[in-house]
Amino acid sequence: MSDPVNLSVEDGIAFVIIDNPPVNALSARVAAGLHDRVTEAAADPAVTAIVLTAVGRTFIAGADITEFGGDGPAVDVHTVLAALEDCAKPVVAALHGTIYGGGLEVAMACHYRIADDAARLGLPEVKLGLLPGAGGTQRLPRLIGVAPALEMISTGKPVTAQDALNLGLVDRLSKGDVRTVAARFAATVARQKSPPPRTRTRTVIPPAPSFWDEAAARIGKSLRGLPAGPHILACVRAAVERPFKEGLDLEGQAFAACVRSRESEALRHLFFAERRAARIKDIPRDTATRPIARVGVIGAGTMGGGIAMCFASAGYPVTLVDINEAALTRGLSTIQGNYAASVAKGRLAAIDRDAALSRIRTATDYAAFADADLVIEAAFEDMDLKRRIFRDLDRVCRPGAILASNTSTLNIDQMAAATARPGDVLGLHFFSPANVMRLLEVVRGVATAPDVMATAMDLTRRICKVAVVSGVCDGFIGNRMVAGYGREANLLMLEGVEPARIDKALTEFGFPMGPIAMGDMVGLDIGVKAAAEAEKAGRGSDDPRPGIIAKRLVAAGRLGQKTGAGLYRYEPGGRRPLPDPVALAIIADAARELGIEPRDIDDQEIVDRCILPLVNEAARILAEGIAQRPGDIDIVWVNGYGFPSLRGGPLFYADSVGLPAVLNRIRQFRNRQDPRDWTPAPLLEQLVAEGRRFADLED
Ligand code: 3H9
Repeated sequence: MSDPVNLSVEDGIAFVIIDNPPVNALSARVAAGLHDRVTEAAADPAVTAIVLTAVGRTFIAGADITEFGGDGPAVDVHTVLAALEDCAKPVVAALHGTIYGGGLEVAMACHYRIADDAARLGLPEVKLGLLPGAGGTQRLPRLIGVAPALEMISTGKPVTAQDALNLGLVDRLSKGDVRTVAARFAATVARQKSPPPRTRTRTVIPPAPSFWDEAAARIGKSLRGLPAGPHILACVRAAVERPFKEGLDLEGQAFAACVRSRESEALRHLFFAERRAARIKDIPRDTATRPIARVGVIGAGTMGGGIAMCFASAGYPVTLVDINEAALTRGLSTIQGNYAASVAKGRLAAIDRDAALSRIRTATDYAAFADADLVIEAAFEDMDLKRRIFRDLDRVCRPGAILASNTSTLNIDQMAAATARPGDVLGLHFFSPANVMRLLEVVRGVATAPDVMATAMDLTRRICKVAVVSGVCDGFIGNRMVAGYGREANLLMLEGVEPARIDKALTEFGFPMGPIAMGDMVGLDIGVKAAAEAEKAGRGSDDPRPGIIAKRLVAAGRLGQKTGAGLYRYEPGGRRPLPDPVALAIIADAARELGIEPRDIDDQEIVDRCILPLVNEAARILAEGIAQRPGDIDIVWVNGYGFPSLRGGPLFYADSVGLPAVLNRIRQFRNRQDPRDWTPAPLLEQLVAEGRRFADLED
């Protein structure tokens, strides 16, 4: 194994060079190497100054997350940083790429920082449920002041090199090769022989007395449920009020507690799951992709418009086609409204909005797709219509163009069979609103060519979405699982649990919104229509119970938020769900007719009844090979359905509860409820019998 930190001396400047691909993570070996090379350089009489630099795409992008919580070699990172900070010779960090977490902490222990002007610097530990653990909470406030330091640490958002310069986080920007600029700078300061500035000796200006209460309220809200939140505040406050060493000790204890927390474990799981999800098991990572220069979208409605925005915002010219000019005008005006809202919120520059809008052209004829490399249809969920569309696309699109459907339930293989190029067909299931939601299910048909899949995964990254591969089945991964979630929420209502109690139990579990309020928001008519379509297509359910409430409410004109009433009522123009006796009476009538007796149900049962069907169905989805791995399913539910990230997704949650306990509970429900709904998935039974967890199925 080659050394991850090397030393070379040129003209009296020692270059300590980190070389630990892919992102130069600060592993135990890198930390030890850093310590040794810096100590050697400090002792070498031929060396007047040290430049700390890294090869490859970035300076250190953080501590090596794979080593957290393991039994890897322990390194006292503070000893390493002290070797840099206490060095009698000037130490200059030459920064490029993403200088994140432990990387920025290393840089802050150096005496000077020179950054490439495209660099980004940040302390994103909070996104992993952590706080900086290598002195970041103590050194950052000393360098840039308390308020901006707290902002960076509590949001995890990086700053640009220019912002870092303005904040005083770096001393100079480099337009050319940062290493050369840093070496010149190091030689100059070495000649000056002034004592190197040490971050830890700087004092922090205390903020106004009201600052801490306001910060506590803000962080309490933004980091709700995350143990790191209060620790971040306490440590930054210690930077102001206590000596450096005491602040470091406090940070060390807090970091150790956070690393062990279930919340951080869950977030770290999601970090790696997201990256694994991008890989398709039987398709090599270096598979050549097809060039995509122009994208076509069919349907200027909410979904098609959102999809067009995704590509236009990412720089792709888009051709948007709908049946007539009126539909296109309506669609374009929604797109303009969405962009305007982003500009108004300060999330998008007006110039970027104008550029994105200029990339969208419209047409009413598929002939406009002649030069498209990818066409995505977002028409109604009707198989006959979709097959007609695919037949027409096959005729007008150039050979090799990729044809995709945004269907959320229908069979991609049947659409592909309508073309003479089934290998070029796949599903790209965007979630609504497509311009906002990060998730994309990439649906692989039986005939989808490997390079088409590879192209789709690559493209997904380019449009800043997280992709998960799904096989073909009714509802793919996410919507197939949602059926059990919705079923139990409905049955609970029929058993006498008020809608607001169900929503409260699930928001306390961590969902941003409960299933009942969600149904009202989406529109109850959508599910009723989908059920009618399924019935028509011979895929209907023979169980009247789960759908009865929505059917009756829709028949009574209560479609949800859009009609001012659904399972809740809404004040005119309001979105806050208010309990409604009319809905409760409709539920009670339905329950009576079905012979369902009300009974006392506690909150734990509400949560288990809604969540465990997700786990059970996910086990079937895994066994059938519809999803590649458990983490993929977690990514779908966290990014597409609001499953709390602090619980790591349904399968990470099941593992953390313990699969034997999950199976027992499912068996209890099977004995009490309808056994058709609660038959344990064979894979779940197998894992329990073998004493294994879902995590053991990850690759
Ligand atoms: C920390 O620093 C704690 C300290 O305060 C205290 C210490 C005592 N470790 O994302 P990509 C892998 S906490 C290990 O696809 P990109 C990643 O899994 C850390 N591995 O590339 C992937 O592997 P593979 C604070 C890591 O160009 C490969 O690198 N830092 C780490 O889209 C490429 O990653 C962070 O939280 C890591 N730290 O984005 C930064 N980082 O190819 C986390 C990446 O096998 N990282 N890998 O799938 C990032 O935000 C992005 O990876 C980065 C590159 C922006 C750097």
